[in-house]
Amino acid sequence: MTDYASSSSWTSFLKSVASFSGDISSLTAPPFILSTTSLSEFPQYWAEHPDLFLESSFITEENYKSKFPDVTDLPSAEIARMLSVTRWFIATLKSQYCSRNESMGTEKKPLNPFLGEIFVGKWDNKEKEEYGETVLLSEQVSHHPPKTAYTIFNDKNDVKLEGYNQVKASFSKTLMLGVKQLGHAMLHVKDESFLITLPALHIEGILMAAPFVELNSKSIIQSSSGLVTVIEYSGRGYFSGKKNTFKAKLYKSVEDLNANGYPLYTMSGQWSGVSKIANGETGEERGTFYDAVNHPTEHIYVKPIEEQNPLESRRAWEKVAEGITFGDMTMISQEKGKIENHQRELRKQEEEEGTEWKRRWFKEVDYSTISANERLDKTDDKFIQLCAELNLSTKNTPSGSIVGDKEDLKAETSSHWRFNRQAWDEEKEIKV
Ligand code: 0T9
Repeated sequence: MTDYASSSSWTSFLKSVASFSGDISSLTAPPFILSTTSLSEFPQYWAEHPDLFLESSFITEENYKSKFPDVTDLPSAEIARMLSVTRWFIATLKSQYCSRNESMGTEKKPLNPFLGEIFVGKWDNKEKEEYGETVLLSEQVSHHPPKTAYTIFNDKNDVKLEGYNQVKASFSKTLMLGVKQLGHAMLHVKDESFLITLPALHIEGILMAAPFVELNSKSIIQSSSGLVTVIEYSGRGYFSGKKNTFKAKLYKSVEDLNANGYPLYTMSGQWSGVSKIANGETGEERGTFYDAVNHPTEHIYVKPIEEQNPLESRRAWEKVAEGITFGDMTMISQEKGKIENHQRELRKQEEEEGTEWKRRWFKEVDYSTISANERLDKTDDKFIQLCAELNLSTKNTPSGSIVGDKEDLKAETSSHWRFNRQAWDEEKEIKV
């Protein structure tokens, strides 16, 4: 047991968890478990391998065999692109779910972004001319409940990711924190689109003051080409006794998936380590799929704090972050208090004026107003089309819920956040 686990600040934190209301941000945790990074920064984890993020856009009929030299039986460029997108996705997981443990020793409680908080940056990929610049824009579009909308785009190669994060969390009696993700991500690569559902997770080790994430359940990547990958996760023990393991199956179609047919390929191993790819029918191995150890992350470039706008995350939280670094609880609560008071002022003012905080680069799309027959026949909306392939709920449900299941029946709204490119093109104040 660490000293932290037996400290009085931790035991009193654990007691406050007993009366947890569902809003994690309202829990007052001791400084040693606080992160100096806001949740608005988390979307950067999607592109810390800029090469893999862009790779599928370079795969053509002519060159697809050379992209997976060990997969000697690769039938088409389309399948190669799906393998590439799957590999990129697997590669993001270590950043998404292990990076705090690696940099700070444990998972920590992120700063809770204020409404309108933004985080922007880029990977300029200078060493590879054909990559061009990859840009990240992230914006806190809701505070109650917290929702972070984001996009990562590369104009040169016509690759764009858009999505938003929202979680629902609850503590179990054994002080495990169960977390469901409500949003989704969509990747567009030239004319192809991929819907990505986000896994549920749980936080272990809270009692010992050494929290870490384990993934549950699964993710699905549905391509507009009809190809579909299902990725199942497990923590220590279930598949192999190793932590952070997954089993992914790439199917030719949803029909094959539902009929329990053979996948084209299976990929399995540790997403934080090495995984292998095999022929889905014969089980014959086709080499390494991904090796996280050989792929160091490339961090996003963010402007120095002096050049940032007051709404930009690192500038806005600078003093709070200092307090956390010093372990100075008084400074933390004073500086947090300043941000909170300012936010309260803004909300009061808006109420008096009958206005609402203006979202900067993202807009809310209400799918409940799109009628059923408009949905498939008349729409070119990729989200509706891709959800329909898998019979996924388009409501505000935990990611991956199926039409008619418990969560779908319970959900009342269907509003999702989408990037408004024009708003960014007209942006005058914020520079990446
Ligand atoms: C989207 C990701 C998400 C955000 C984080 C649950 C969590 C907030 C949400 C889901 C990213 O793409 C992926 C990774 C980690 C997730 C976080 C892990 C975590 O612990 C926090 C929650 C809110 C806490 O801070 C709980 C407090 C705990 C660390 C100390 C008791």
